[in-house]
Amino acid sequence: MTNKLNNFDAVVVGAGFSGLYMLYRLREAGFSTRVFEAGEGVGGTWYWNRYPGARCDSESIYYNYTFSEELYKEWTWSSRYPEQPEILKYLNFVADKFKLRPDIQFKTRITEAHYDEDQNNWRIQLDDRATVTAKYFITGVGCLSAANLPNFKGLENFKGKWYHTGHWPHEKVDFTGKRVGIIGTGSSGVQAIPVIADEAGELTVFQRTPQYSAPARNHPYDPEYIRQSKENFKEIKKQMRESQGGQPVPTPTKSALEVSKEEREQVYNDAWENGGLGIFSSYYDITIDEAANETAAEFIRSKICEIVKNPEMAQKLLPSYYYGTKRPIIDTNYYETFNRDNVSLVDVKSSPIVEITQKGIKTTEAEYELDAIVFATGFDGMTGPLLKMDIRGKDGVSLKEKWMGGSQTRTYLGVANSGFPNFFMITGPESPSVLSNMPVSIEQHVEWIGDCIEYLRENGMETIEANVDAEEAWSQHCREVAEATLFTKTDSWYMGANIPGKPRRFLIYLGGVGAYRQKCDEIAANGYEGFTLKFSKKPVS
Ligand code: NA7
Repeated sequence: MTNKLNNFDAVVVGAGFSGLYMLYRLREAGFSTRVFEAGEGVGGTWYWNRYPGARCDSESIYYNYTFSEELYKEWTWSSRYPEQPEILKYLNFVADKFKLRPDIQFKTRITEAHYDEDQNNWRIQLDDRATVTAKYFITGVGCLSAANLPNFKGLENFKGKWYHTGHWPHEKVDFTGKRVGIIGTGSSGVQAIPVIADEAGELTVFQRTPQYSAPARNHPYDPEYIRQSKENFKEIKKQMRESQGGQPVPTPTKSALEVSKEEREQVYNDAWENGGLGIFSSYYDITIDEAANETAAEFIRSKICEIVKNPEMAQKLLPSYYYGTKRPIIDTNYYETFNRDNVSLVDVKSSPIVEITQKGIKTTEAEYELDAIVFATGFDGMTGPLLKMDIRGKDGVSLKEKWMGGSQTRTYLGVANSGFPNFFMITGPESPSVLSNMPVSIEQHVEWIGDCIEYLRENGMETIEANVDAEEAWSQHCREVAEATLFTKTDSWYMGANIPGKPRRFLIYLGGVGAYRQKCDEIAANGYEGFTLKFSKKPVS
């Protein structure tokens, strides 16, 4: 094994769910591995997203690793939907339990990773100017880690304080009595708005697209429920891995259109009362068929009208895009917040923001004076975190060039790229990633990559590289699956439509995590079909 301080078997980017497990997996197999992490601590997404109300929308008992039964049984979640501080605590617990920190270099960004064909290694440039080399380069950068701060004119003139939800300060931000403006009503905005409204003197919400949200109905866990989940660990793990979305929920078999209106309303109502994403998974055709989709959309709109007392306000909050084709949201008192006297709503679709002034936000209709602005404006998803680094494969070709600035993003299985030997992406573009329960997809990739690297070692092989035709076929398959749904008909971050100038392309594999796992396993079992594997030039020692 190689490790002369700056030469590793593997370098991993990021110390979130992906990087921590990748480190553990490779170290267990005897590979020298170094993780580089920009933050001062572990956690990834959950290290950076500390905004008020930040919470996960997967249930706690499924939003964790399952590679270690011991770990699963040692950790106890407090409530149905885990809050950011608790998830961060969990990931710190994992890092301590498996003694991962000595192999993680914090406060260090990777700026470049270039493949050296002669040496068959990756030369990796760090922002402290040091260079390290590694045989394998693996990204665990997450899908939503490159913050999108819209390029509003005049932000530098604003006299108050401003924050992005994805880079929230570590210390408490005190909004007591302040005039706060928040731009954005995606998951982050919808979670933060009720909490900030509780504290702020006045809260002005700048909304471009109204959202569908359903109540989370978060609650503390019953100890008996936790006991049962631990007892049933093996079965839960199996179901998660074989499921469509990474959680052991039944796959819907009925169409929304084959049942009576009364039955459908009952199903939606039950899901609403139960809380969570139940409406989204009520019927199989909600994301496929316009009429089926409209039944769910109309149900949520009717709830908004019931909750929001001011009819004019309610009207502004009614979404019209296909339900579920932007990330469906779950909330705690989101629509209720618009009944508060200290909350107002500005529609920035009809009157767009023209500039940030010294005093606040100016739209085409008015200027709003503010003490603080919160940007809940999301991320350059999927490709953004990867393209922040200058990653270059064979012949010095960059990932950006290969993907033609995003118009031709294509990968093999969302894990590898032709022209980039020994480079792996955990939950990369064209894998199930964000349309699944992330820890399940992360574990699947980590295990697949770990097995692959072990296979190469066992067989004395030097390199693995995706073939162009296999990559093209996979990418095409991903697009065909997506085009059979309504997802591609909406301007969403899934489509890259939230980033001005970013080419539209749906970069998530919708075939389901169970089927995807099976496909990846088959490929491995067939000697890594669709990849070219090369033997070592040197004799194997
Ligand atoms: P999202 O879901 O991308 O939401 C960002 C919000 O910010 C959304 O309402 C956008 O409106 C709005 N936005 C973005 N740019 C602008 C500009 N220039 N002007 C006005 N409004 C703007 O990000 P989140 O952080 O909430 O959630 C990301 C994911 O994290 C989430 O889906 C979960 O998977 C976890 P738009 O809808 O584009 O009109």
